Amino acid sequence: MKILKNFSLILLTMFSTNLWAQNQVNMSGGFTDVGAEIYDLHMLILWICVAIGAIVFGIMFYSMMFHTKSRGHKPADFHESTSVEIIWTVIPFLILIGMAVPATSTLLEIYDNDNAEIDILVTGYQWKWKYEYLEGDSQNIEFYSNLSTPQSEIYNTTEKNENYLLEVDEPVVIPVNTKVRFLITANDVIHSWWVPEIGVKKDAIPGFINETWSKVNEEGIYRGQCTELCGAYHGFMPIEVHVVSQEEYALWKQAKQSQGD
Ligand SMILES: [Cu+2]
Repeated sequence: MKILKNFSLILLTMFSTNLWAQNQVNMSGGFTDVGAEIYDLHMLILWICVAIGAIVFGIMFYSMMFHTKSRGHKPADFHESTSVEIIWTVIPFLILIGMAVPATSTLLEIYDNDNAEIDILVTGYQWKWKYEYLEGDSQNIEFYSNLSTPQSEIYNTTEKNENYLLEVDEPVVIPVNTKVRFLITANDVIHSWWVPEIGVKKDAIPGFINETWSKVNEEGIYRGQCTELCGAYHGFMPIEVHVVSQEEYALWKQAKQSQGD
C-alpha cells in the first residue's frame, strides 16, 4: 500500500502544472521558431510512440490474461500467412513515413545556414570559449568568455547563487530577431556548444568548422554549457548569450571596438 501511495505521489508531482511550467520533465520549446518546431516534432513522435505502446501492450496483456487455453481458446493458424505479413510490413512502413516527413522538413530548416546577418566564430578551449565576430565592421571584436562563479561558491564557503556554474565574465551578445550564424570549432579537444533555449547544439571539433544558426525571438539571457566531456573542468565552461535590441547591440559593438583599439 505504501509503495502505491509513494508511486501516486511521484505521478502527482510529475504531472503537477507547476513542474510542467518549469519544463523540468519535458523539453522546452525555447525562444526560436526552429526550437518550437523541434518541440512540436518531439511531441508528435512521442504521442505516436505512446499510441504504438498502448496498442501493442494492450493486445499483448489482453491475450495473456483473457485469450488463454484455460478459457477454451484454440491457437490461431495464420502461420506463414501472406496477408498478415503484408499488413505488419505496410503499417510500420506508413508510420515511419509519417514520422520521416515532418522530421525531414525540420532538419532541413535546422541546416539552412544561408543569409545570416552576423557570423560568429566560436572556439572551444580547455576550459573556456572564445568568440570572434567576423562580419565587416565588427571584425575586431574578439574575446574569451570565462566562468565567473566565485571559488568560494564552488568550495561551499558561501552560498551558491541561482546561476551557479552558468555565468561568465564576458557573454556573447547578439541582436533580437536576427539570423546569427555560429561557426564552431575547438583548439584542443572536442567540446560542444549547447544553448537549448535558442535551439543550438553543435560539436566543436579541432580542425573542423561546424555551422549552426539561431534567430532568437525574445530579448533575454540564455544559458548553456559545454556538452562534450572535455576534461577535468568540463563543467566549468558555461555559455551565456545575451539577446538584446538592435540599438543595444550597436552600442555594445561600439564599446567593444573602442576597447580593442
Ligand atoms: Cu568543453
